[in-house]
Amino acid sequence: MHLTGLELRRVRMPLVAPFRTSFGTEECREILLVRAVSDDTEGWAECVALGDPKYSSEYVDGAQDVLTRFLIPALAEHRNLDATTVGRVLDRFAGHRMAKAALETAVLDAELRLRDQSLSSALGAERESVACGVSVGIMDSVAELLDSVADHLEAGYLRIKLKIQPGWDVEPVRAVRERFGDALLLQVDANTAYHRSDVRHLAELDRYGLLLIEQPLAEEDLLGHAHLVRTLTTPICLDESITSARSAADAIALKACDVINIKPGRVGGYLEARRVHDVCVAHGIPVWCGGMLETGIGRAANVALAALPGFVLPGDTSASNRYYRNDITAPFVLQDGHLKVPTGPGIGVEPLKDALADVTTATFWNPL
Ligand code: NPQ
Ligand code: MG
Repeated sequence: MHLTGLELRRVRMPLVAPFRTSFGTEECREILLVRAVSDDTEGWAECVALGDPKYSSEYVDGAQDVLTRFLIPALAEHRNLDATTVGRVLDRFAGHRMAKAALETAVLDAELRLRDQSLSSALGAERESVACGVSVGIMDSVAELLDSVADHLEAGYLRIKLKIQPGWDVEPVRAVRERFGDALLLQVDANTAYHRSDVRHLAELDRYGLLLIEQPLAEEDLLGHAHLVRTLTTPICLDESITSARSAADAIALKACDVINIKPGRVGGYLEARRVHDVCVAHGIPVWCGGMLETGIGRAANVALAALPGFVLPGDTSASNRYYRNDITAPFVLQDGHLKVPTGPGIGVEPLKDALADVTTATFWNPL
């Protein structure tokens, strides 16, 4: 495929409600979209980097900068581009996996549209719909949390994930269990908010029958997580720590996790995400698909990935209206707790012209 250029587009999307995690509160999602343009088609992707380097070292202005100055120019010397070639060319640069993922995915979408193949079939997906969970932020009170969980269960979500941090952990978990019962699929996500000295405190969560505790310790602390795996009965899940198929294989070999959350942006793209999935399946490690408050562009691709056979737990693949009143694609709507996997070519969705224009704050054209 001959690419004529890549458009970078900045989009600002107000959230339906503030989203609070152990690293802060967001009311607006600052997003970078990539559009790969060839003579015959175009492909779209969403960069999942957040506004600040808190979830990971990447941030949206940095992603835009590295794409503009290094990653996109490196593609210019290649006449015939496909996603696999893009991945190989970008390998020369260290880190910046979210930026690389967006570039590779935009090319992959264009390539699949030319081949008239869906992303789900290209990845080897086997399901027509995926089971959905929802991530519930930290609140000002337990009463407010219980109302929020009740609303999400009413909407049909099959699994609840509570964001936790020191001072907001055992009590909200206890209250949600008491109110909604033992059958509720319930898990928690600390986004690295605890330390090795908190092990005994975290063990208090063992009595609540959680599906898992996600990323309690620092990104680099595999040994600390291995200690938690040995000490707690609740399964330990890694998110931030897993940045590639190799790091997944290492974490599994070190017995640092029981479960892995796969986010394509975090591991450098959908092709690497598929390899993380394959490593986990080979080792009997259950996986589920994470989320980064994506618009319909990123959501569509995540739903395709979540349809692979190793994704045996409900993902953070929530409906569009969990985060946005007006999505930039046709909205993903929950049906019996599931989202339908797009079947059209590529990611199977495209931006709605007017909705996209309404939220675009800047566009940059990079000819190849
Ligand atoms: C996680 N996502 O699993 C992430 C973290 C995350 C759905 O819980 C604004 C503010 C955007 C905080 C995107 C979920 C965010 C955010 C993702 C946190 O760790
Ligand atoms: Mg997480």
